[in-house]
Amino acid sequence: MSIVDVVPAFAKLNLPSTEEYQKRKVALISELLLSKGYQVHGIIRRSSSFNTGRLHHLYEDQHERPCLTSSLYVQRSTRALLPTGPGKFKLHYGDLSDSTNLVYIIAQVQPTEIYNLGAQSHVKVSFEMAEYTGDVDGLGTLRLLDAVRTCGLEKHVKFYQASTSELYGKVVETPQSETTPFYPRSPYGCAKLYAYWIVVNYRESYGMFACNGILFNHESPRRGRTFVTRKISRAAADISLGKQSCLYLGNIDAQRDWGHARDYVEGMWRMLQQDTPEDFVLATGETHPVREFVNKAFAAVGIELKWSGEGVDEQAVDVKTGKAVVKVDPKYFRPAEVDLLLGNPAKAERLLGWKRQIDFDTLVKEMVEADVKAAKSLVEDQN
Ligand code: GDR
Repeated sequence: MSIVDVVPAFAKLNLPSTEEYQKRKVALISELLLSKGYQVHGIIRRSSSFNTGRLHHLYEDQHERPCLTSSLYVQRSTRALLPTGPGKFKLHYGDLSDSTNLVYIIAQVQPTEIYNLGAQSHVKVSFEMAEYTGDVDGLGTLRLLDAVRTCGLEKHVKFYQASTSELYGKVVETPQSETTPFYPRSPYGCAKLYAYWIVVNYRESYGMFACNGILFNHESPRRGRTFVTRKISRAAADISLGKQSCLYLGNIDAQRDWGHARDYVEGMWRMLQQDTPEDFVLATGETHPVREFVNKAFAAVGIELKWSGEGVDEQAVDVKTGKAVVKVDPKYFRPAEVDLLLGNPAKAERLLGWKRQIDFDTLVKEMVEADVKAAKSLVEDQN
């Protein structure tokens, strides 16, 4: 007996065969999917402040309206479908900590693909909000999987889980691949470890089409401002325009395998187009220290840096002015650090035909140029 038989609301769903169901192309989340002809549904958390800035362009594209004011949707009550007109993009209020709400949304949308990108995703913040991070990033994944089962859709839905290179944590081997043992180094990494295994378990237990994408760091001009790449690109822009005097960073020796988010969403989608569900690493196969990102970002705005000192006293001066523009502030150190990430994307290249297209230098340049443009238009607005 399935849950559909005992919960009257879901017995009414009257599902077609898996094949017919999948033809509908209804996915929870993403811009790439819109371009591929999907109807896309997003779940956003209710916030007292505006939190949909990074989705605005989708509304504009879909509705051919010059602007949709934020108040129109953030003030709507929980669960309300947002006024989207004829567009193919809809937002729903929801939260990975609210099982009833997830069941409600899934029953209503009947998605063919679910991309679980929801998380408290900041590693440093996870040390301060460990329980919350465990609840949303770990148990939240379980809630979403169970919501799919509650709706009787476990054989109909394809499920993507945003797993992460943070699972590798302490270096056991490099480059890191699908077979490298995990050793997470933060409450975030530990929560994502639970999520990784519950996805594997539901795949094996209930035959769900569920995949883990073990994605190494992926960046773009839309990256949140407190992640190191965006913090650096904004600072390089602001310092070059005289709007900021110094950038303070934590561990500048940390090394990351940084790729462009645009390449990675394509890989995520390809994982769900396979005949069998599997887990894949997406990475560039290159690693760079934070310091190198800083050097290249400042070079992109014409500032050459000279480094001196060691540890917390290390700093970089602008060669032209002699002023210190980058300093270390231990406040940004983490209680335990992931020193080196370097991924091996061979499996994704082989089975998905995926390969990153955008290289490190192009990524840094694109991020800095976007921030210079944004900073200049802000200055113009203020004048
Ligand atoms: P990360 O990204 O922790 O790798 O997780 P982040 O950009 O926060 O840090 C990268 C490295 O830079 C060092 N660092 C600093 N980091 C921040 N945020 N701020 C600083 O001032 C700073 N100075 C140095 C960090 O110590 C770290 O070593 C990201 C997130 O998107 C996760 O959700 C995702 O799972 C992984 O990438 C893959």
